[in-house]
Order: sequence, then structure tokens, then C-alpha cells
Amino acid sequence: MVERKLYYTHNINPRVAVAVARHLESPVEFIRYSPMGEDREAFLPLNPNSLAPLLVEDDRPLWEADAIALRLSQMAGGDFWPDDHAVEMMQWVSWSAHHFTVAGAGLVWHNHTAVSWMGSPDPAVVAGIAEDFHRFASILDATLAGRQWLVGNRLTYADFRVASALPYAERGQIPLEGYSNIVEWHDRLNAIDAWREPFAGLD
Ligand SMILES: N[C@@H](CCC(=O)N[C@@H](CS)C(=O)NCC(=O)O)C(=O)O
Repeated sequence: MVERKLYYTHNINPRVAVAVARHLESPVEFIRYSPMGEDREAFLPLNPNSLAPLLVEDDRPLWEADAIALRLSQMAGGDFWPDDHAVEMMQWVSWSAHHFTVAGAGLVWHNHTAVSWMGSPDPAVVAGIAEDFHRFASILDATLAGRQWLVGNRLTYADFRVASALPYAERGQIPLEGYSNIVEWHDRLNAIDAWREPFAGLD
């Protein structure tokens, strides 16, 4: 039997991978680790990026949250990464990685994560990232007008991926005010246990 381990931390990208695995009830063991800290040396051969998440199937490592999500979706065999909408899926996964989540995660980084060692963020830097966020949030909000989910009228990984930074919105001071379609869409995601509490019962 194949042994599958999903290594995670509590940050944005591993959170998505854990949420996918729990939503799909993937047959993986969840292991919290510290890829940039005490576990770095031991895990370099498995993930030279020293980042989470990391899926290891027997001795085969797979890194990048999106690749892990695709692998778990294929294993599950359902519609979470639908083949008949592969192009749209790629559009939203790419848009998240290069635009929307870059801005959201940037705000989380400057307004929350880095504050403990870098102090208060430079207001000009935060304002620049917020401007990017508004640019892309307007597009997402308009897209979500009159529809429940991003691709194919059903929940898919595109929704999980594009929403990656939103669970950190309060901590990161992500300016969601005025984007009612995004807020309602994220409320729908939060009705899913695996999205709302991916780490429930885990370390
Ligand atoms: N492109 C990578 C990014 C991975 C990444 O940046 N991981 C961060 C968390 S969001 C990390 O491992 N940081 C160190 C930590 O969480 O301890 C992916 O999508 O998986």
C-alpha cells in the first residue's frame, strides 16, 4: 500500500493543500513541520525550496500547492479539478498565483507576519499593494456577480485557490469592504468545514 504524507505549516499555501486533502478526504497522513527551521536540512532532498506544502507518496516528493491539489483531485476522481473545464481552471489558478493572491498575501505579510521582526510596515509599500489588491478584487467581484462559484457552476479548486489569502483577511487588513460578491462567495466557502477549519484536530 502506498504511504502518503502531507507536510504542512499554518501559512497560506499549505493551508490550501490541507483544505483540499480534507475536503476530498484524501488518504494522507498530515504532518506539521518546519521547512525553514529545524526540519530544513532533513527535507532539502525532498523539497529544495524549503517551503510547505509537500506531498510525499512513498519516496516520491511533490511540491507546489497547485500540483498537490491536482494530484489529490485526480486521486479522488471527482469534479474538484474538472477535466472539462481545464482551461478555465488554469486561468484562475494562474491569476491567483500572479495577481490576486500576490496582493492579498503581500498585505498579510507586511501587516501581520513580518511585523514581529520588521516592525510596522512602510505605509507607501502597503498602499501600493492595496492598490494592486483593489485592481484585482474589482475583477473578481464583477466575475462573481450572479454566480456562486468561479468555474462550471460548481465548487472547484479554482475557488479554494483564488480565496487562499482570505482566511487571513482580518490579520492582514485585506480591504474587502465594498466587495459584497467576494464576501458572500467566501461566506459560501466558509460553510465548508474543510475550508473554514482545515487544521481542526491536527497539530
Ligand atoms: N509556490 C509555493 C509557495 C510555498 C510557500 O511560499 N510556502 C510558505 C508558506 S505560504 C512556506 O513554506 N513558508 C515557511 C513556513 O510556512 O514555515 C506553493 O504554492 O506551494
